[in-house]
Amino acid sequence: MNTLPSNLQKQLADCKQEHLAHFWSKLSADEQDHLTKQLESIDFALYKNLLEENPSNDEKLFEPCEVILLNDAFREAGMSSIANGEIGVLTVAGGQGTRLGWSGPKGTFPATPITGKSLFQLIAEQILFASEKYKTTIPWYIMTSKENDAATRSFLLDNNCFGMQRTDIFLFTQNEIPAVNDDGSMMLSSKSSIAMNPDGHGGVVSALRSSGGLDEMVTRGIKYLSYVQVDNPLANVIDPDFIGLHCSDRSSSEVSSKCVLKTDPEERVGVFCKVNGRIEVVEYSDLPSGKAHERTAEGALVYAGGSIAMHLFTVTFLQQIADDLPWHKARKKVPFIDLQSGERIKPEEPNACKFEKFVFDVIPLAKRSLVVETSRVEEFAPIKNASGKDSAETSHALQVERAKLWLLRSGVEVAKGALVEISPLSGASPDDLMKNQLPSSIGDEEVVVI
Ligand code: UD2
Repeated sequence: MNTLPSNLQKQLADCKQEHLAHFWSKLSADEQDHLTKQLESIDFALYKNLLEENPSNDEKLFEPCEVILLNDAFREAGMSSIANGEIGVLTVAGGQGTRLGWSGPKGTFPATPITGKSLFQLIAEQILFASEKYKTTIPWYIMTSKENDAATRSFLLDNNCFGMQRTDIFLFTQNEIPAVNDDGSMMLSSKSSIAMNPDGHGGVVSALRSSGGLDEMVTRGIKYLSYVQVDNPLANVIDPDFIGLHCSDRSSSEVSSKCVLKTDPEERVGVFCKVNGRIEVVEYSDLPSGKAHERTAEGALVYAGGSIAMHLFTVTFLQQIADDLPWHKARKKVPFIDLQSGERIKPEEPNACKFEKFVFDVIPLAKRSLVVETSRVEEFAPIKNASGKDSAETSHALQVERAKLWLLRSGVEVAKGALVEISPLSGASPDDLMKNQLPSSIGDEEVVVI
């Protein structure tokens, strides 16, 4: 039987984590190998700082940040950039559909109201439409997690990458980080595995670098990345107006972000603020008390710019920044192996901290960043929960609302009770839509896919 390598023994002893090798002598050679590899992947030095308390936001200076309205002043510049092959799409899709009650990668969730297209298909088809419209190639970079990587790959291949070339899709996997319990100890999720979780969507910065994704996009001549989360079916993935604003000489922003006006102060979206003079997204749970409800004399929310997690990143900026985004801590229920009984315990209450990086923490690292307000009805219908707020049901209603709006703008009369869905392959705006053969009207209770 192998012994645990002495450098790892010392490491565990130094960090008071020897219990992770508690079952070592009972493990098979394969299991020992697995545990050794996991231990080697952990940055133990990091843990000392991780467990220290983050400075409280209450001590920082918060101010509202400047937001410009999305406009078409630089549309031509945006269109040229797309046509010149400077745009790539980056999707973070490391999540499982657990909150949705879906037992696969979140991107495989059927999202549209009539045809049930998956979240992945909606993005792929927007890329295909724009590639054809601008006569260019738009590569798609998708971040998976260790847990959902294989299922994501099979899903894309089984569906023929929804018409995209496989070579234009770059899949890469984010890292993991161990959770720790209230005593500061890492936990075993089985006798030979440490309880780990994905390192958050902010892990995309280091994963893009280590996977070769950044080099790959530089080789292709990609200058800007359009970042979208996988869970918003209305996200306008290739938006010439937004791209134009980002890359025009006048702004030459390194990071640009879209926001929508928050209507409900309790809405669970991050908020754009100036913190100690720099633009940041502050997660809803981290906003100092009272700020979320602060209003102007006219009654509008002071901190109104809600993040819809859509950004444009300049590739050279991603190459230059150091990978030292802060870790955010969250208390969660983490199942673990009881060392005495060897039984797996599923806690009823949160028993441990998970650590995650957030992608929007790159914003304060930028020399220039822009925050652009877009229309909620046009671009935000997230699917997060199995029922209630931000569920498939609420998203379907919003998707239908936008489809009707586009059809009306394209000159189609649409009855109130009609059910309509617009395929991303038919257009990315009412102007695109008008190039299709459209009916002159759609009656009540008619179900129409355009
Ligand atoms: C996110 C934002 C919130 C708001 C909202 C808009 C954070 C922390 N909060 O809330 O401010 O903008 O979205 O919809 O970002 N993911 C990974 N790897 C991970 C974790 C997440 O790829 O380790 C992906 C996940 O697949 C999904 C996206 O990141 O596409 C968002 O993750 P989430 O559902 O945890 O974020 P949420 O909804 O709490």
